[in-house]
Amino acid sequence: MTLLRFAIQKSGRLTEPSRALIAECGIEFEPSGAKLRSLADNFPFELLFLRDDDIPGYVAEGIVDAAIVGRNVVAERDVAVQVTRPLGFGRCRLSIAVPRSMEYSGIRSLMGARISTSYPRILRNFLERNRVTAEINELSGSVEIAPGLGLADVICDLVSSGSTLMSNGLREVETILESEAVLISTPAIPEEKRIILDKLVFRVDAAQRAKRTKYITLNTPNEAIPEIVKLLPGLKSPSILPLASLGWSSLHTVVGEDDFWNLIDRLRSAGAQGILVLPIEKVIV
Ligand code: PRT
Ligand code: ZN
Repeated sequence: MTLLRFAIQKSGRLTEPSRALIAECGIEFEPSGAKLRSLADNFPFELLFLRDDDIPGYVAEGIVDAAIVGRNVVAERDVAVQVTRPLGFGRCRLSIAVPRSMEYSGIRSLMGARISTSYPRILRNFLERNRVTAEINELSGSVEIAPGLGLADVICDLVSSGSTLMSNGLREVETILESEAVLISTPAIPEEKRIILDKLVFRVDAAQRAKRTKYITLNTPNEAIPEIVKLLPGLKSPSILPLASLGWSSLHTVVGEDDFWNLIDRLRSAGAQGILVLPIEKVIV
């Protein structure tokens, strides 16, 4: 039987959200211990657990068919993989940070600096694009302590909340790359595997859409319906049912979560009452 061989990070920041996404896609495994690979019970799917840095190479060579990894790792490895979907978790940025006391007046200030990073390729490209010559010092971790140790003047590292930079007396000055977890696949995927991958991507899309949307029901006086309907772009248009109390209706629809509270305020001002907001498990369009 053809299986889709899929990799996720073995242990790290992307492990749990990657597992959660696979579970949301309805793919189940026998409960297992600390195995390095698992076979799914209900989908032609084999899951491998790898160091994130190794994932793009395996996918490019077709040893693994598809995987979840940070866009930052894909960019640094610079191998031929297809980025099939952004996944919305593991968000961070690769940035240049300087000691708080350093004067910084733009990229030119990096001329001749010693820059520590775990992302030498991305950094080198960035410096070349900006015609800055600097010395790149590659470190595999704990980059943020390099300036304090006198190892570097400046660093280029991943940032999410910024608290690591702050507690090391550093200040973010340039963002080189915006990153998040992405679903990648091997460019020359065999047809039988492509069919399984397409099914997986279809499920990922449904799960992702569900996260962005809510099911909303509310009661409204009939005369307010036109205004409320204008505020609610549903999948098609809202369902409206008469309530037992004369002159009132109940309205049901699906809304995107962006700017959600603003929408609720506007619905209330338009006359909506008894607003219920429910999570959606999947959205199939
Ligand atoms: O063992 P393996 O090689 O698989 O794991 P790893 O140690 O290389 O990776 P891991 O688990 O640390 O991160 C996996 C992926 O998570 C990264 O490749 C990014 O795509 C993503 N990610 C998201 C992050 C962060 N946010 C992040 N904040 N990866 C690392 N960090 C680190 C950063 O390097 C810095 O040390 O967190 C610190 C900064 O965090 P803030 O919140 O203080 O700014
Ligand atoms: Zn790594």
